[in-house]
Amino acid sequence: MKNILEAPFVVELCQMCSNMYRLGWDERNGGNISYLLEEEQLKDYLDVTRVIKEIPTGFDASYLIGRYFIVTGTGKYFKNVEKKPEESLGIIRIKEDGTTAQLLWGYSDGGKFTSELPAHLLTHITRLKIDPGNRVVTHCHPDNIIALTYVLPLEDREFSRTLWQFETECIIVFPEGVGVLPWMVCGTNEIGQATAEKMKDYRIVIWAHHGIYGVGKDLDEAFGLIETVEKAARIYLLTSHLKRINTITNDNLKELAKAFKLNYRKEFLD
Ligand code: 2HA
Ligand code: ZN
Repeated sequence: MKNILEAPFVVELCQMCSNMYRLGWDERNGGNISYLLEEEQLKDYLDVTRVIKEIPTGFDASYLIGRYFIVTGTGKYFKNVEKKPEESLGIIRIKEDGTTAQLLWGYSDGGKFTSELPAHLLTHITRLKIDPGNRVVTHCHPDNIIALTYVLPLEDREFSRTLWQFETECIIVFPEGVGVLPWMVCGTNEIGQATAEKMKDYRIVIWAHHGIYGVGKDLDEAFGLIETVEKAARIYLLTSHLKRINTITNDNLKELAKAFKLNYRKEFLD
């Protein structure tokens, strides 16, 4: 067996957690990531027939039976993932009952997966049906996005249009817009279901007064979505107390859409 700590998916995930921590998006135990892995990627590093323990998830993820995920652990600090990967991360497989996670590696201090597992796995289910190449779900707490949820109406249209307007690349990066959820109790199946429902229409879902979810085919893609939203939110907030004399107009956005052949959400600009 090769050393799993050198597996590309572990190294990359560790580096991503450190990066996001340094950006200030994952204070204390804030944030969580799940990354769908193929058995093929794992078999050189892990005996997948050896189950360390079984952990009930409390929700039905039958669509994912037999699938493998590497997932950040509950209570773990992104700051420390790179230093303590085996405590901070775990590799799980969804058992045939659809409601049990089989731990194959990690959570070595007796821990378990993130409290936000419902939002992660239910989002994986939604996104895999739309895009079979989706692999990553990322959640974090970027300052400016959270700040924006205190000053803008919590509506998909309002958020999407505002973000598009505050950085030219936004409509190119997320032409479908962003979904916004009202404040809800985190860590529950309800917020998980609501997030997955929004993920039918968007790859980015903002949780009011809490944070954001982004998805993608790899860690970079999910990160890039969040990074772009966070930047536009920052520019909005940098200018919101100043007299605004210029803007990107709806017509400008439509010109961009034409130039880049974007399948953007038309009703957000009408
Ligand atoms: O795991 O971010 O939403 C800590 C969180 C919960
Ligand atoms: Zn959170």
